[in-house]
Amino acid sequence: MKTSTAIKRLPVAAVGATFVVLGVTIANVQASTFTYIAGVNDNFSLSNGTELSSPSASLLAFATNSGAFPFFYTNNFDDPSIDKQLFHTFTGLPSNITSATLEFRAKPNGGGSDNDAITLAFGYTGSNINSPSFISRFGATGILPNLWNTTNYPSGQVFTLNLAALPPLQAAGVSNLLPGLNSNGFLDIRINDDTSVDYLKLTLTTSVPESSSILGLGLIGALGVVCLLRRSSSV
Ligand SMILES: [Ca+2]
Ligand SMILES: [Ca+2]
Ligand SMILES: [Ca+2]
Ligand SMILES: [Ca+2]
Repeated sequence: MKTSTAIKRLPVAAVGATFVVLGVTIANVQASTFTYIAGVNDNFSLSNGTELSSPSASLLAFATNSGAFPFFYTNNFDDPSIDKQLFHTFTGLPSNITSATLEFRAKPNGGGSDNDAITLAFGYTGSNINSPSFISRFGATGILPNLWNTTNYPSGQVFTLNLAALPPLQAAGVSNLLPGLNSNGFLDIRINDDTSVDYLKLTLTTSVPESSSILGLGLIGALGVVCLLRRSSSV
């Protein structure tokens, strides 16, 4: 039979090629979520005291180099002072980060809160911020549409920043911090300087490929071809 003859003439190399194609590996993805919280979500309550931030030694060194530490520095969440900058570092972050969200509640304290800003960074060299980084004001021409002051935002504001697609207005640096998160494993945060911060919450999603091979199916396919060859040769 013509069909049997065609199969019978299949070279060994072609059978091998069929095996390889059938043995394609399928990648499943193992997704995990990690949440890091600094401060307490208590709407700036001082009745339970303030909560301490935890800047890395490197970030504290920058605070010193930039002149913020010690007089224009605070490591207290809920601190209602003006002319105080809050510093915090999230450390020990996982690899394979595929999404990241930073949520925080902040409130203008008056004075010069109009020009207050958030900086997201991966360390500093002396007084210079390393690349990549992100800097943006809170108020008008920044993350929010109106000036960041006690008239417009008397109760503060909960911010939710997608670190893979940060707001473009009044921003310096990059809009996607995922590569920086993955290559550094930490995130420095600086909020200045007439603004209270209630808490910071970083939520990360990681995706780790899990190899699931259908090699067995490939083997069955190859054996099937061998059987077919034998059968056709005996016809
Ligand atoms: Ca508190
Ligand atoms: Ca100020
Ligand atoms: Ca200010
Ligand atoms: Ca708080």
